[in-house]
Parts: sequence; C-alpha cells; structure tokens
Amino acid sequence: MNNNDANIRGFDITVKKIVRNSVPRVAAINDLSGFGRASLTVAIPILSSMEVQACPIPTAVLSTHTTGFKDYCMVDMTDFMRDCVSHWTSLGLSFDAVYSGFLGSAKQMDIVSDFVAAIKRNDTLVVIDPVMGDDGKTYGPITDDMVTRMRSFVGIADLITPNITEAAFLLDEPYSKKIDEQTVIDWLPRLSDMGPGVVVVTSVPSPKDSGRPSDRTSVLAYDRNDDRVWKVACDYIPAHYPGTGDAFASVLVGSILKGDSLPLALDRAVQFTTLAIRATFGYKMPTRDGIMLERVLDTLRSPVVMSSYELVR
Ligand code: PXL
Repeated sequence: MNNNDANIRGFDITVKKIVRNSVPRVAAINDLSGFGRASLTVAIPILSSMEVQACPIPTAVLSTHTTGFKDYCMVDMTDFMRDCVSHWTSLGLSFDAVYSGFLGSAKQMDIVSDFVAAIKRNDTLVVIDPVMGDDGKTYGPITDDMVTRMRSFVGIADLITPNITEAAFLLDEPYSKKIDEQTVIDWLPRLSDMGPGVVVVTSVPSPKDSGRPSDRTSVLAYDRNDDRVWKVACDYIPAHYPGTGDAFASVLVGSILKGDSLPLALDRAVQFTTLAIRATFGYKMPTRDGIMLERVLDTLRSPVVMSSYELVR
C-alpha cells in the first residue's frame, strides 16, 4: 500500500474506480477567530455535524473577528500554511473538497492555488467564499491589492459564494443599497465567466411585496451547465451577525458533499442560517457575538422538511 491508498476506502473491482473517502473530507482554509463565531469556529462544527471531516488550515489566528471589536490581535499564518500544504501533499492525502474562506494576503491565495493544483482530482469540489466585506465595505484587514487578486483567484473554483457586496467588488461594479434582484441575475453569468461553473450570491434584496408584513431577502444561484438560475427567499431580519456567511457556505459545502442537488443544498443552507439568526435575535446579545450556533447544530442531522426553492430562469 502506498501513501495514496492509505485514506481511500478501497478499489471497487466491478466498476474499476477508486471509491471516495467514506466520510467526505474537506480542507477548510479559513481564519481561527477565538471569539465571535466566525470562519473556522463556525465551519468545523457545522461540517462535523453533517458527518463531513473538516481538516483546517488556519490562515490567521485572531483574538476575535474584526467586525465590532477594536484592538484585536492577529498572527499571520502564511508560513505555516505553506508548510502544512507541503506536508499534506507529501502524505498523498485525498480531499473531496477544498473550501477556502478568509485569507490574509494575495500570497495566501497563491498558496491555496498551488495546493489545489497539487491535490485536485476530477471529482474534487473547489469552493471559494471570497470573503472581503459586507454592506458595501471591506473588512479591516482586506486591502485593495487583495480585492484585485481575488478576481483571478476565483478562477480556480467550481463554486463561489459572494454576498452582494463581494459580487460587486469582484465585478468592479459600484455597490449601492439599491442593487436589486434583476441586477444580480444579470451579474451571475458575468461572475461565472471569471471561472466558476456555479455562482451563489447571498443577501440579495427581494422585490417588495405589499401583501407581506416583512421584507424578504434571497440567495440566487446560477449553474452554467444548464444555464438555470435558482432562488431561495426568506424573511429579512434587521440584524447583521458576523459569521452568517460562513454558516451558509459551510452548510452548502456539507450538503453538496452528502449528495444533495444544488437547489436543495441552497434550501438547507438558507433554512439553517435563518434558524440560527432567529434563535439569536430574541436575545439582547451584541450582534458581534455571532449566531447561537450551538442551539441549532443538531437540526443539521434531520432531512430538509420543507423546501422552497424556485426556478427563476
Ligand atoms: O466571515 C466573516 C469574517 C471572517 N474572518 C474574519 C472576520 C470576519 C468578519 O468580520 O473579521 C477575521
């Protein structure tokens, strides 16, 4: 047995193909923020709850995430990332997905690209959450140089999950609160032209519906393979919790790896994120503490009970 064989389930003699890891395995490349429920402290419990193995590569270690906290401390992990990637590559580990989130520099994007080039098989899913900002603003450590590099970095992904602010940054379009659903539908193929076959944009305001008591927000997804656009809408809740994008993308990755279709995976990710926000909103906790993940993690074990996805095009 060579190193390559060490972590695959076996060789299926009848179909003559290598069987994937029996527990799907994800290289989760994101920062480790000690307090505030974001990035790896969200991705790891979610993936584990979905019976997916998360193997973390921390891009930075921070005392807290950067939204709503001052004087946070941060250690850059670029050198560690390079060493970790070369160790894993030399071990011949196989990954069913590479899922990258918050990166601290353009150099880190090069390291992730090299890692993907070294380990990617035909069926390896590469997901990039191009974490850069929200509400029209970049997060503290994100520089203009990183925004520029992100535009080529997303080219290696099969699937990207920008929020509406990040979609505008990727396309170099001005951000405004007036960006509407039709504008985002027009953006989707342009984002896909940057490389990824599947583009999922979150936090899209839904058209006003006078019959409804609350505003709606939605997730729109484009699949280049069949040129279809999917939408999952939910009631808008007037609070911004850092880490909700990480929860959404983590459930999406877990769900796809467990075999769900794209619209069902979107549904599951929207339902989970909405439930987590609702579980938190009734309390008077500062939004910077993040969503009360611990209260809702067990729902990831149940099948999707009600699905609400729509085909837009
Ligand atoms: O995905 C949100 C996020 C991740 N990582 C860091 C952050 C934030 C948002 O504030 O600051 C370090």
